Amino acid sequence: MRRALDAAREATENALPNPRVGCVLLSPDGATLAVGAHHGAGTPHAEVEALSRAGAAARGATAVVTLEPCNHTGRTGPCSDALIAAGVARVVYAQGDPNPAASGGAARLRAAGVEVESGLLAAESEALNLAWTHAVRTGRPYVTWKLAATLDGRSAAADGTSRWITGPTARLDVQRLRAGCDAILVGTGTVITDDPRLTLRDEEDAPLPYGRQPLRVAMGERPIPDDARVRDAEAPFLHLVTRDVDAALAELAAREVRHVWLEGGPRLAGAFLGADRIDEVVAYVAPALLGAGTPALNGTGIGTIADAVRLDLTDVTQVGDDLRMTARVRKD
Ligand code: AOF
Ligand code: ZN
Repeated sequence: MRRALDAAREATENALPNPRVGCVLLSPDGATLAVGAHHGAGTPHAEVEALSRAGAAARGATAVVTLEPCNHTGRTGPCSDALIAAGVARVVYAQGDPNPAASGGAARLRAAGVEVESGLLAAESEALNLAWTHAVRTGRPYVTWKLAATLDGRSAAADGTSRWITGPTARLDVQRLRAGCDAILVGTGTVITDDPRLTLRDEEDAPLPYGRQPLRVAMGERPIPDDARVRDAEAPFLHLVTRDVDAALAELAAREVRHVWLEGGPRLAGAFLGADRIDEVVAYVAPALLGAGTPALNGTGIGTIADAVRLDLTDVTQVGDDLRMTARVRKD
């Protein structure tokens, strides 16, 4: 199973809107027959890739898969049937499939006489598919709020200037993490004031070698100018004309967005936090002080320390001259 997880990890950084899945086929004496992985929506599932590599040798084999084999015809056919047709004798999977449209593979396999075991390293598969698992379970995209601020929590100086709070290494790091999401969300105010591109690019302005550009989303009721850079041909763009956080997330979920990367401004982040819709925070903190200016977060309605939103740190790393802290919002 560890090798199946590694295969999933190595195949792609981002398979969204699909999960990252790996599969190892073992002969009855434990030899590896084939390894397969899923490379993204529309491409074969991990089981199918492994089966096609193993060919006739798959008869009597054990399939070790990180996700319960699917039982549906989505963009591809059901893996349960493919495993049965190939004569696989036993299936061991990690994480159950939370997707009601695709689940039922285990039952289907058992009904066909295949031995099925589950749960092995399930938490690792879920961690590999944190946003996907959350989104499929709740029907809502997983929301990561990215902020960049000075040591005293300011995202812009008193005169409005904000370029650049963090250094080039941190900015490139943001690009890498953006690539792991499938939508980049900002408020219409940010689009109008900053005219950002919201695409994945490197410091020399060359497109980064990622599979695809995330959907660019502006949320809010202000009209977006025709010549705004988010409207260029580099990536798709969506204007969500609403101020309701859950309405926006429902609209994104309907478009198969599983992981939202929320960036600016402070009021939009405040609205998401107030609605309890921030799941994770990635904070880039620059060793700089302003003492005045725009706070990173605004309008949360929190007035007393007992109401502070508490997070659990999952990572602290120095990137260039700045600090990156990753933390999950505690949910009870
Ligand atoms: C994957 N890769 O290796 C497995 C998946 O639209 P489709 O046909 O690609 O189906 C996507 C669903 O299939 C996905 O949400 C999950 O429930 C199930 N299993 N998906 O993308 C895989 N095994
Ligand atoms: Zn499948």
